Amino acid sequence: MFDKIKKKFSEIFSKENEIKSNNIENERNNENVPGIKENKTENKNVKVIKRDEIEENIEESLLESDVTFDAAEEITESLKNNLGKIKRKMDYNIIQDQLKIVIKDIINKNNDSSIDILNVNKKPYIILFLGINGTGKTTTIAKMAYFLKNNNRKVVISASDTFRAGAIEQLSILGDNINVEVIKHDFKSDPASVAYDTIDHARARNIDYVLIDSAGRMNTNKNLLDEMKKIKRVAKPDLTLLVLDAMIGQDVIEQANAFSKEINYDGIILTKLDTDAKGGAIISISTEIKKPILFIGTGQDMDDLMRFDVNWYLNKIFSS
Ligand SMILES: Nc1nc2c(ncn2[C@@H]2O[C@H](COP(=O)(O)OP(=O)(O)OP(=O)(O)O)[C@@H](O)[C@H]2O)c(=O)[nH]1
Ligand SMILES: [Mg+2]
Repeated sequence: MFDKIKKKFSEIFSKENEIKSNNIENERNNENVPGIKENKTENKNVKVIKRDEIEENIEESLLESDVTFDAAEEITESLKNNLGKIKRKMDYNIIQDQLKIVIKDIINKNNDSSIDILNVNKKPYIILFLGINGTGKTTTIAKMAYFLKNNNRKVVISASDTFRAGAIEQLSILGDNINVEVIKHDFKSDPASVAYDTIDHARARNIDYVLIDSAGRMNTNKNLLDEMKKIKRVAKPDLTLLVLDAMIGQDVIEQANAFSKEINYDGIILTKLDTDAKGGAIISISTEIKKPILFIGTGQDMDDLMRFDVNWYLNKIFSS
């Protein structure tokens, strides 16, 4: 996972460690810039980087790792600002620490979500999952149901993908495996009406959560888009989540923006991060799409769903 960005950062920052001086800490002076210490007396044992190399090395690494051009620019500019008054050359560790701060800020800026799925004040709490074909909606719904169930919540799933052959059966099997009820109608029946029945069912049985599956659709499928809007109108979800596949890299941004034009959604689930060899998609999404990443998918098993945590991400991309 994230091999490319991890390797690039490790190439840039590990050099310093190899020749780190024993007494460098004593020679650094604090210039009153938060978090930054300067290597004032230039120490021959410390690997330093020239200021103009920041752009070359770091920006290039970001671009090669699927970070969009705008996001890479924003990061390098913020980094330069943070490094502020510091001299022409500085040691690698300081730059690495500042880079972590900048990436964390950029991700947090768009992920300051107050949405906590386990602490909701409505019953049933209704979540609608949307996305194009194959992004992982159905699998994610099963994982989410499993997660909620393991947290002692009662869940029911609405099989509202009545469009794709095999979708209802796929969800039924997943539901059986995790022991969660799936409400279904016939193939090609009205998906909004399945959602309506599922919500009714949840109300009658005091169920905490309704998770609504939906058919995969592109922004060019007029009928399917109208159908999606109808599901939302009828089900009145408390939370609408767009499921995006990290495997397609920067194309997720176009996809998310295309959906925004058609329907309002509250947050993102980014799936298949286990197959994301580059690692920059999280930065790109955080910069370009103004919606929080709430969960991430990290595999095909039922427990491969995590709440997104920026510190987890930083640890992953900066570990060598
Ligand atoms: N490696 C990996 N595979 C995943 C992940 N999430 C889903 N998948 C796989 O992606 C494939 C498609 O998943 P589905 O859940 O059927 O996707 P969908 O969005 O419901 O697809 P449609 O119903 O056709 O629109 C399946 O083979 C899943 O096992 C993930 O986090 N990691
Ligand atoms: Mg599906």
